[in-house]
Amino acid sequence: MTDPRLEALHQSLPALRLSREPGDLEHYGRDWTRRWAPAPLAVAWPASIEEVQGVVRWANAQGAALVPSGGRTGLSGGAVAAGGELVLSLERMNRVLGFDAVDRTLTVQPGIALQAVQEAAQAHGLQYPVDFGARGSCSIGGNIATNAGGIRVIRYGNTREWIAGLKLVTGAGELLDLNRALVKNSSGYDLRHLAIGAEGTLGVVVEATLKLTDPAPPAQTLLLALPSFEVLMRVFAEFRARLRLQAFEFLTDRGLAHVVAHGGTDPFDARHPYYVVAEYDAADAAQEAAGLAAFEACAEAGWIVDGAIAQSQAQAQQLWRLREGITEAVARYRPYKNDVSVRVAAMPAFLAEAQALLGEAYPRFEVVWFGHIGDGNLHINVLQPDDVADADFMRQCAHVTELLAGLLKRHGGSISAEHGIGLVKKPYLDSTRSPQEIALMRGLRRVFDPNGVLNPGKLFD
Ligand code: 2HG
Ligand code: ZN
Repeated sequence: MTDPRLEALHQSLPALRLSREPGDLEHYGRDWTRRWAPAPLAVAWPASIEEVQGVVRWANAQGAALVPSGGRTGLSGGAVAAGGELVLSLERMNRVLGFDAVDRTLTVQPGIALQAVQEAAQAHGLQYPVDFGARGSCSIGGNIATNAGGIRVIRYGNTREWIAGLKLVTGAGELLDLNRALVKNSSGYDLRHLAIGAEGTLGVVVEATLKLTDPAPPAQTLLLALPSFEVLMRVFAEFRARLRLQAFEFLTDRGLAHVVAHGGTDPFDARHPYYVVAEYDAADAAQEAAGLAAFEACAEAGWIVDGAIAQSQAQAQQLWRLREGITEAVARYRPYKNDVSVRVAAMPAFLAEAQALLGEAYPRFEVVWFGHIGDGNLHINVLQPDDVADADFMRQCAHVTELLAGLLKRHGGSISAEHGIGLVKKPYLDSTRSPQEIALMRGLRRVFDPNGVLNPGKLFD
């Protein structure tokens, strides 16, 4: 430790685990965006709330910047440390602290993986229903920081719905115990909800009490092949009217081709423009029959061109892989990602305009579309061709994102549905939020973090 600031940190918190190993700086300085060269000052692994507070107070005293860090599976650069920040990894604070059977809550430390939370809930005969592909690596603290969504939002909502209480260390180093798992609490501003989705700019989540619910009923998983997006929306309306959906996700032929090239299994003989992975309650014979009837009605109308029904858990997982495997399958192309949303009803019009815009703007680039139909959330991955240099690719993508932001503004949509603003979408925040809103957000940040030590440069400058 030659840096005097780190010497001071070591002096004030001698038990704090710290590293300046190049391998650690590289690993903890980046997230899944892979666009910024990691350059943190050091990495710290606090083991307690007191140590987190100590680090935050140190940052205030030394004028140092902190990047709170979970599983770093984020796709917006929210956990990137590329400018000499101290990475505050919550990895060691990864335990379940308690379960309350009456309240049906699970209290956890922030570094616990989403999947470990799901398993802990299951062990008590209950369910933590937020779910998405990165479940094994992402942390609950990061889920809270981005108000993570995923594949079950259509049924269960975003992370926000499941946070009964939060302990937060503010940018000034104060510990707040927010809402304390109360079901009813009409006592003024709910600061818990300000911290959710704040991308670590208001405070560091150091503990969370999560709501649990009844396990989801047994489900039937289907893969549907569809001729157009308009038809896909009709099938969605029909399925939603007849069944209790647990998921309704879409991908295009391109997405499917990448997953298949990456080891996925296509159950169909021919390729189709659009695919849906749908899951609905099938707890008894009546619900199973309703599912088949919905399928048959859509097939008779000529809307569903082909379909596969999972006959086992293993087959359901194979079908899910076609949707959940896209991010990993295209990762080698270092895609430029857009994660946008519009009202569900506005999707067909928005998609048609966006596809025309992207087709014109990127005649040379492959664009992979997929997403969460029930949430109006589209993922647009623009793949970087091997022969196009980084800077050129990013310049072109930034230009197109500006056009897309304009389109979203006209449709009343959002430039980030569930991944967060981070560094990637910072220039476009004003397409989604008004100047008055942004001014209030800046003001709130100053109240929670007067010296701006928490994740500076993320969300806004
Ligand atoms: C998903 O829905 C994730 O699979 C990742 O939000 C989306 O890789 C992406 O663009
Ligand atoms: Zn998603």
